[in-house]
Amino acid sequence: MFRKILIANRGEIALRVICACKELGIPTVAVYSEADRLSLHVRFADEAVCIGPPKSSESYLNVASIISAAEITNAEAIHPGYGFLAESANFAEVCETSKITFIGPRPEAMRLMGDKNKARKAMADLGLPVLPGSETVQSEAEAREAAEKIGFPVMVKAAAGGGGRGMRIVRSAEDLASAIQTAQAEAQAAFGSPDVYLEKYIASPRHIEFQVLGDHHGRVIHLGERECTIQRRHQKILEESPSTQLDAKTRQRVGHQVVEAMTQVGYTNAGTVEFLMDEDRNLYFLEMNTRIQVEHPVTEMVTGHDLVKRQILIAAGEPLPIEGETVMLRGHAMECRICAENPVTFAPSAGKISGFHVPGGTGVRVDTAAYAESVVPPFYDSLIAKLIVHGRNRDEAVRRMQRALEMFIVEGISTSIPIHQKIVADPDFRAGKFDTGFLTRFTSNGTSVP
Ligand code: MV4
Repeated sequence: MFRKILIANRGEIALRVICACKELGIPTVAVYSEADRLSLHVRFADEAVCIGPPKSSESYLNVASIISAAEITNAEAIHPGYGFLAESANFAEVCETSKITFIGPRPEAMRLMGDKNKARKAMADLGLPVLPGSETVQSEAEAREAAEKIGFPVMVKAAAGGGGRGMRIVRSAEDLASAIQTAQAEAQAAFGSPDVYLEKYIASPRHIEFQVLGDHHGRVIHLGERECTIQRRHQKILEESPSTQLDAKTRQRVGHQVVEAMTQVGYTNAGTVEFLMDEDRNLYFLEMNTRIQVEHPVTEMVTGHDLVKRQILIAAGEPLPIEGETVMLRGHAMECRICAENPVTFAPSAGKISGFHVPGGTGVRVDTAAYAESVVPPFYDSLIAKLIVHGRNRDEAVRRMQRALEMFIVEGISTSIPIHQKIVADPDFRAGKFDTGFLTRFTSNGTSVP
């Protein structure tokens, strides 16, 4: 087992990794920016190294500083959390050449999945259903031909994309050229590559993702799915497992396809295979995330497996102890992402938390690095806590979420708690009736709470 692990992250996920290390008896090293001196990940780690100024580019994204911190503390492995360097194949490679274990997939798998169109083609070849689409489009003529073949409406997507940037819906041939130009410009600015491709556009889809784990002995398992359809501006707001839209047969069929494909590519560590679901409940592979995700606790609640511990054990070479290709799923779990944000503009709102009380009790989990008198710095993500509940069924989970939201106190800054309260009280949400447009309709103009 590793003698020491460095956590290249901050906030709740850094704490989450420290929890797993403590339970495994592995000493930890925190790294922190000058804005995070008083953060809990610094306090709870066995050692801590300041890696630079507040700006992420000079601290949590600073590969040289992080590798140096690992070298001076003799850390044998690095857990990247999510965001920052978690999906950087280059960082994983630098770790490898520095003889430090990167706790995550192999760099080649990260590179393949980082190119969305390459990933799409590879997964199609391995038997996953994909939407009709094109190669990278080089010219207007090529795009027109591809779009006619796919049939309008089509979606223009950035190959290096993610998070909805560099994406355009095109409803007819005359709008194609300008959509491609703006998508290319956006892709170049956001990802440093102008490559775009076309895909059949699905109106009002749902977002459903499968959690997978692969070990270094050729075994892959899946841990069911998460329903992540409730989003705002490509940010997930609420996630749950299982999805109300998958029956046991479909879960088993698609889960099997996912396990087969991941076994074929020799995928290792934790990963998420994302699907779009259309109105007829067909699932199509969208992309794969090669990291532990924000919403992993909902899977932990329904499976009873600690995904972060499992990531560490896999990286240390341990085989998966689980028989078969999936695990038992029990009850229903739901997560609300509580963010520090202005309730009208949704802009992140930094500041000092003057009062803080987290709910507890049966079936309630709070993952947070916030505390009373702590400061939410303006430099990073606005997520301050994840409120996760588990119930015997969806109705119990929803009611539990309602009471837990009522008992969550955050004073001094404004948060998204009122939005979560509106969602869980909504009759359509309670009936499982929603798609990716839910919050837009729900807030009437899509940009503010009515
Ligand atoms: C799509 C789509 C419709 N058709 N692709 C948004 C983020 C990126 N990962 C993929 N996204 C979408 N791709 C096709 N062919 C609609 C979306 C989409 C979306 C997907 C999941 C959850 C919320 C969304 C909100 C807007 C658009």
